[in-house]
Amino acid sequence: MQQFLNYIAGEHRPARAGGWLDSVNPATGDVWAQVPDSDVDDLEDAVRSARAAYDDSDWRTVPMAVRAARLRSWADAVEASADWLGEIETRDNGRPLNETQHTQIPGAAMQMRYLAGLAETIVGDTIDVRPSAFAYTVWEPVGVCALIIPWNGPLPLFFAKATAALAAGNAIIVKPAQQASAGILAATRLFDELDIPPGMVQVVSGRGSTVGDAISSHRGIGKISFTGSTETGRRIIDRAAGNVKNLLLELGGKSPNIVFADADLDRAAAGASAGIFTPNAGQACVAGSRILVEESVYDDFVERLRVRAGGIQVGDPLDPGTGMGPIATAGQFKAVQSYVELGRSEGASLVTGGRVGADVVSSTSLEHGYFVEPTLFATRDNSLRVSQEEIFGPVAVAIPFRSEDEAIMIANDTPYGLAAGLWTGDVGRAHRLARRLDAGSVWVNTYKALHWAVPFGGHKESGTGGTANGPTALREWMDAKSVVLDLS
Ligand code: TAP
Repeated sequence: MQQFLNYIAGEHRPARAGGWLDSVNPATGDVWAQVPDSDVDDLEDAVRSARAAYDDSDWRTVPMAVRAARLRSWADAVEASADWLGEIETRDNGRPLNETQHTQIPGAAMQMRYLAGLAETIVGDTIDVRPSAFAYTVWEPVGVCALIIPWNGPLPLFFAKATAALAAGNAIIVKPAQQASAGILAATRLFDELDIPPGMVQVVSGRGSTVGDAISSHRGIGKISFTGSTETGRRIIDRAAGNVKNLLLELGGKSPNIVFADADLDRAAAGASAGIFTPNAGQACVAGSRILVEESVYDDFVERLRVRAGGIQVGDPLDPGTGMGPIATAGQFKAVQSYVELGRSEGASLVTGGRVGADVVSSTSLEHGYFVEPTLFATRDNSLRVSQEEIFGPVAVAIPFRSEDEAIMIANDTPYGLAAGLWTGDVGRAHRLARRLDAGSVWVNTYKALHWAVPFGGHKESGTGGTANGPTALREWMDAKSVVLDLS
């Protein structure tokens, strides 16, 4: 049994009280590793260490070019570790190896280099208030920041957010999700060889209800970047009120993928299928879980989706041929199954899928794995719970519409506003509707087209506090200070 350790003050260590949490391989249902079950004492150590590193190390005082170079070295080390880190991540949260090793980690390394470069572009403004005054702004790090990370994409989120926070000059404390901490804890080994002062990064694994809650209310932490469910985001807002923390919340979604009759329907079907099913079994905040289709091509398009969904190879995420892996956790597996039942009982008609576990995979070694078939419901009703609630699994609803207005009305009829897809051959319609969609990202004739140079953030209940990515990404980790000098 592998055990992964916390990383505090430059040391790899177990929880002070010695507790461990089991980590289950979702493809087999076996406990494959243990991670520290930390408590508030471990968090106190981490906050103390982060504060000391922020105040006393050279991180904030070295030239920007040096800070950027150190972060680029980290990016190089991450890239060189893609094989072993990707395998740990795949065992831990079930994302196919092809994705963790060949897409997520190399992509994260590129993003880290971009963010490191931004450290050299931090500039303030001069403001012409009046001839007898000189006013300018400087951007300063917040200080000690916390990153709370979900289980669906731990490593890329950690690498991107930690790099941005460090590039801005902060010291950080990271709390991964208890079900998928192994990859991040293992990645801290890279710091042993890097020129990043001990204490600038701590990783404390543990329960959300213990470590997460303590982070939210801790007065020694100035900012939290939280990625996770809207429900937990609300709780963090409440608990963070004490010292009026700066919060960046990246939350859930129920994103519409809208297909017009004038689109290239083959491409749209491939995009809609990849938007919800592959490779991560719908466990993406931006999953296109509501597929809205113009009525005149609805039956045709639903049939194309049925065929595509049926052709996805569900199975062992370590197998390079696998198209879609398991659900990452036992709790989420149960939740997805209950939504499949709910869809049926609410009256949506099951187009394809719905089977789970051993009924989906042929290998006996996987019979206790958390597998769910790509599942599609057809319904006209956007008010069903399966049409409204984030399922976070490979389950989509296909809903017909008759006009642009009706498409927009259905698309925006959700508390969320994270992302939206538009498939059309009409460029005027594409621009017109992109402006009318309540979403932080709109993708036209493509989907999940995330890029580190393009800002990303949620509208409505999908997020608040700013945007990640893009040329101003570091500003999320900094406070502006204004200085005004009277020259008279
Ligand atoms: P959550 O249950 O909200 O958990 C996310 C993180 O918050 C985990 O580290 C969790 O720790 C921690 N947490 C739980 N309770 C907490 C508390 N009371 N105080 C502070 N932290 C607490 O979400 P999840 O189920 O892991 O992830 C799925 C959700 O994340 C979906 O809604 C998805 O849309 C969203 N998501 C959003 C994005 C963006 S960019 N918008 C990206 C990825 C995922 P434990 O698990 O250890 O309890």
